[in-house]
Amino acid sequence: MDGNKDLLAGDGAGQIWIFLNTGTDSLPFLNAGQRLKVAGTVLHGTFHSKKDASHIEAKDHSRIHYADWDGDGLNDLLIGYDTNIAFLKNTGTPAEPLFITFDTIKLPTGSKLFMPGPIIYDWNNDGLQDLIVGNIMGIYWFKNIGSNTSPQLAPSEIVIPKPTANQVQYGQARFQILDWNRDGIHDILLGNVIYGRSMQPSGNLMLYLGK
Ligand SMILES: [Ca+2]
Ligand SMILES: [Ca+2]
Ligand SMILES: [Ca+2]
Repeated sequence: MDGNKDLLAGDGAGQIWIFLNTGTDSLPFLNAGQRLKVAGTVLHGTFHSKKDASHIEAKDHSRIHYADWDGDGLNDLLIGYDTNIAFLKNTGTPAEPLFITFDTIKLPTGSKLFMPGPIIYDWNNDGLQDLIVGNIMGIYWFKNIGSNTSPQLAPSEIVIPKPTANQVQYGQARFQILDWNRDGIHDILLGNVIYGRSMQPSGNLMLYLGK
């Protein structure tokens, strides 16, 4: 880590890209992307490509979140893909993140995710980091009933349901949690793909104010 912000991106094919910033934060210059490696091997997306047993696979529509999941002070990499959320523990340093293992987060029985986008956030302000997940069915909150160093998740509760009006469907819910109106209560800004009656995809952006 050189103190400059770099860019991490997951794409529809499941590949994870790292673009190192060789400029500055105010004037970033990103170098050519390199693929994320796990245990020295490039993490392999499998959308529209053949299965390859020599690679660790992250399937498709990868959505990444870089934050500390196991409370050891080092940011880890969560990857939402297919119907799972992967947990890549960072065993390196802040300057040189290193990922050796590719585990999936244990979700409560009966959890149904599709193209999930995870965010680590203490949703109920109890001091324990929870998991908020946007996916095709809306946005879910998995409350952490374990600890910050050993998270254990309760069955999900719906934060934002899938809309039913006009037969629109949620596509890939991607969101940020923020306090939009500065009232001290967290809000959600949701970007989404919507498939209308014509089944032509279109994007939209919605703001949900907390109360
Ligand atoms: Ca960590
Ligand atoms: Ca919490
Ligand atoms: Ca607010």
